[in-house]
Amino acid sequence: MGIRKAKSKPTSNGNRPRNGASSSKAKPNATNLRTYSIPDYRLEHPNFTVRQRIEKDRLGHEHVRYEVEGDLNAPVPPIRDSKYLDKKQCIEIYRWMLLNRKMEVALENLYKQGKVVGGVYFGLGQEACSCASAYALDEDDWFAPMIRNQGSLLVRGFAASDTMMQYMAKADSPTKGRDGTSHFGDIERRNMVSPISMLGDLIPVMAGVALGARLQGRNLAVMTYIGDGGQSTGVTYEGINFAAVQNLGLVLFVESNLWAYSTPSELQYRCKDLAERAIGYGIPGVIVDGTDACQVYDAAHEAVDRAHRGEGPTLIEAKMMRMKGHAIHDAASYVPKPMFEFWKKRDPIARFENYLVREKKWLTAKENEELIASVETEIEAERETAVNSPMPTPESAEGGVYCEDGCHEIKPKYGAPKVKKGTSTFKQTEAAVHLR
Ligand SMILES: Cc1ncc(C[n+]2csc(CCOP(=O)(O)OP(=O)(O)O)c2C)c(N)n1
Ligand SMILES: [Mg+2]
Repeated sequence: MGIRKAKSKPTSNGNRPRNGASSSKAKPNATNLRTYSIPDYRLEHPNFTVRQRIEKDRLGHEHVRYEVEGDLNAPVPPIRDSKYLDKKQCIEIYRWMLLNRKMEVALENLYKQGKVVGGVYFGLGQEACSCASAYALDEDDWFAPMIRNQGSLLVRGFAASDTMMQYMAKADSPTKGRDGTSHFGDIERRNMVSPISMLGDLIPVMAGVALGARLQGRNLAVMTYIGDGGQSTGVTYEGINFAAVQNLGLVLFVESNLWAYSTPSELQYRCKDLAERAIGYGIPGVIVDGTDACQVYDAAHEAVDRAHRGEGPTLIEAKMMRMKGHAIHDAASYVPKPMFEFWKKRDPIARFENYLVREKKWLTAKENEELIASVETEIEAERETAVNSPMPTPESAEGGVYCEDGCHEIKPKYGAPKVKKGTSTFKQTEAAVHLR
């Protein structure tokens, strides 16, 4: 008598081979070598290393200094043509990137005018990663930005004045003056989970969002970001592993920007590329040039599609450079100057502009000037709105601190959770035995 195979549900985690496991039809490899591949879409592979030097000053005090060695004069690579984006979409992403950049310039000025409460964070050099990734999401998908993804917020429908008012702690800001940076979300309209400062914690939270949607019958993509420093945390491992075994549609961007505060990536991890970690989780990993909006979009689009098909998470390593200090208080004097010079030539906006105007000729010089002017006008209007918003009244401080009736009603968004009807007979599980 043949063994009856249990039917597996299409969305369950148990019906997929482990990463590298061959299907029953595949012939075993003669040498039993495992082979995995990490597609790398970059058109250049920067080749340099940062080394730490300890130097003593005249008084014998030790100081840490970083030096960079390698090929810092390599030619700037072209933008890779997108497999999916058309002319109109490329121009739209370019506009979001400009808006992202100009909003941050305005923020820096507001800070210098003493109008900002606390610090300001920048995503300079990372605009392609923030904007082109968020652009790949469908309206129903979810996202959770980190501090450098202010561009993702714009793409997902927040106004530049929302971020500006937030930094100025204004009454009309998303947190109504209760937070000075980015700790706000929108679970009603824009499907945004608020950033969590503890690095990595957003990953299991977003896996949970995907699980919740699946229980309600939907395979959604849930996108979030983690830095090359933040990926070292234990919760990053736990979150990705959970998403992997549960086949949840996590789209994780690892923002490999070479620094975590003042720690160079050489002192952060030992493997060559962080995308390799995907092999250990048993999920696809890809590498893109994070300064090339087309590469970022294509990888995000494919990962989002996988998520919608219920095929589980993807790890996308976006290689780029944090072009400012950690925040406005950090002059980044520890970064060797030649590194900045190398990456300045790879500015994501300047290169995309060159691609659209001179290579593709999708924008004339005049259209480009008009587009830039329209972004500047928009930012100026947003800045005016933000500056003119009042500060919160002292009496309002006591409101919105604790849950008031109905203010945080959490209800299924996509339908009633699909749960099986229980059987009348009680089945004693192993856990139940242990807990006795
Ligand atoms: C668990 C945890 N440890 C430390 C910190 C403090 N901290 C905030 S940002 C940061 C550096 C992050 O670097 P990276 O992840 O590379 O992101 P980047 O700033 O380069 O975008 C650190 C150490 C934190 N917020 N959470
Ligand atoms: Mg970093």
